[in-house]
Amino acid sequence: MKLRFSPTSPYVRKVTVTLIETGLEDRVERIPTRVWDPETDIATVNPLGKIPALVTDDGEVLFDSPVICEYLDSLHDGDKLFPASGAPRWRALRLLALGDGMTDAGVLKLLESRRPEAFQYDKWAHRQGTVIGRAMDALEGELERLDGPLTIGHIAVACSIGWLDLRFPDPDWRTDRPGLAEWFEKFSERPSMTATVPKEAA
Ligand SMILES: N[C@@H](CCC(=O)N[C@@H](CS)C(=O)NCC(=O)O)C(=O)O
Repeated sequence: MKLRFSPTSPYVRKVTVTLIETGLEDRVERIPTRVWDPETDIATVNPLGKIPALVTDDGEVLFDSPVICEYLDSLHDGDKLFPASGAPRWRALRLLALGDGMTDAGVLKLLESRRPEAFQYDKWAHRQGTVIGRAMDALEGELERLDGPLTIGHIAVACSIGWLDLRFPDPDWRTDRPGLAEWFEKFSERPSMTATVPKEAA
């Protein structure tokens, strides 16, 4: 399999953490891809022009990150990151959506800040910041859902917070959400997380 990736993408990190947690890391060749480079060929692989994109051994191209992660989860015999059915499945998928939603809001905020100043709309950026804050408050209010067997939801939330810390360093978020902060510190000690800390490309 071939994975189109960049070292800072939180969506890619979710896939890489999934690869490590499922023991599939060695089955994937990683191909660095700069999606914002005008010369990028990513659209020849993924018509949406985004990473991550996974080319399977059958030549199928999978995107986006939740689809890739669920595909990878189908390839191993260990404990599943996507519970098969019932309440555990919906809880995991909801947590996945919450984590990815925080990331999506952060990406919108970041892209807004990268427009020429005259085209920036502060209210829009502020709205995204509010979304992130509300999602973190929701997580603080349901810490018990962050316990239990590892699921794709935990990975999505941790990769999102890790990326938000990189792009919008603000230790203050921890003050009002001490439980979430503690959970994140602990989760970040997993080998799959320490091996994938986001770094700016050289
Ligand atoms: N929902 C997608 C989001 C992927 C995404 O937005 N990736 C960013 C990199 S972090 C990208 O490729 N952006 C390029 C673009 O939007 O044109 C997923 O979960 O994979």
